[in-house]
Amino acid sequence: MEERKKRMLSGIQPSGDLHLGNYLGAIKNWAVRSEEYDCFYFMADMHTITVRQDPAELRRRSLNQLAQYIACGLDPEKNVLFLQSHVPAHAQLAWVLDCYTMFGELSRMTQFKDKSSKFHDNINAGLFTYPVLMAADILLYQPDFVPVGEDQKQHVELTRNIAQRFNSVYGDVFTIPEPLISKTGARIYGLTTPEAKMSKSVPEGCVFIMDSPDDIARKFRKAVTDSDTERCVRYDKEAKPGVANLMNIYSTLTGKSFEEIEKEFDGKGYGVFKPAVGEVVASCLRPIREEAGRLIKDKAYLDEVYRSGAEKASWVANKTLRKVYKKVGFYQGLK
Ligand code: ATP
Ligand code: LTN
Repeated sequence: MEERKKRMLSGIQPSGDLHLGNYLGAIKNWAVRSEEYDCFYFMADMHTITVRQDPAELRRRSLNQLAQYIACGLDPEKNVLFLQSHVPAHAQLAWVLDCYTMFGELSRMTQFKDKSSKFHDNINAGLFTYPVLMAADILLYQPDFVPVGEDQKQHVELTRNIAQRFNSVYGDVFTIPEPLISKTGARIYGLTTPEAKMSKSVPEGCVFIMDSPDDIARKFRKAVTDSDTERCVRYDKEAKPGVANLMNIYSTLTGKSFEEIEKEFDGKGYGVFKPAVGEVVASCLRPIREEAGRLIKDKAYLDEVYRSGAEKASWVANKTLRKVYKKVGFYQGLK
């Protein structure tokens, strides 16, 4: 194989607006890696239809999310940004891999168990084979690393098992990818539920990157701190998870250590601390929101990014697909 940079790939479902957790826990870190790695990031629109979607909304979000990715610093010149459904090889490889994945393996996936109990009137086959499509997403690009949240680790492990099984029959077809799980520092908790990760399903405690500075200020003013009488800014994740979360956000954005933050707010109380964190977040998100707002109006540009992303992605993906088709015995013509 030719000498190449290490490769990184990840996907996010265009199932909602991006929030501070997505930005600090994922996208911001992806953006700084684009010099060091060959990076592929895509919107997993095919995965979203495992649960019912409003078609117009899905189309809108698929474009908005691209604008937001770019505004967060994912430069389309340095990263291959594309929409999953624009590269048919994903669905094509998924079928082959379906035949190398066991029913028992898929039955053990916790996301399937969770989602099938949540959407019990629509336990469709796509929900069940979702991890196989994800394995295809990954293996097509032969990545070395797959940065994902903890909840996706099991799917990447399954991907490795499928790849190893395939390679053991046909030789070295797939690179075996490593999951890259973001560090604990990158875990942002909900402002109103500091025991659970920040999530779009709890919008009051979730700061969206498109929120106005006023909305951000309001959400931080209402952030849950703690009920003890001490009421001082001190890092104690067990006793004061809300304060710890705010300190973590503040520290990530300003680069200040927890000790420095404790000193800065010594004797000032939460009434000063919470708005200060809100202000730092608002000023970090302002240029992103403005840039995303500008980009979303330029549909021709976004279309072009998607078009060129799909072209670059297809080139890599089709190379793997051709190899797989050949290995399993699909006749590919005389030459
Ligand atoms: P939901 O909001 O419904 O829980 P989500 O925003 O977590 O969904 P995902 O597609 O699961 O959406 O996450 C996309 C990426 O953002 C993943 O890499 C995940 O690890 C990261 N991420 C999501 N929420 C957080 C968070 N609160 N803190 C840090 N990283 C997060
Ligand atoms: N299942 C992931 C999204 C996803 C993905 C991928 C992530 C789809 N395909 C390939 C990494 C690699 C999720 O729901 N967060």
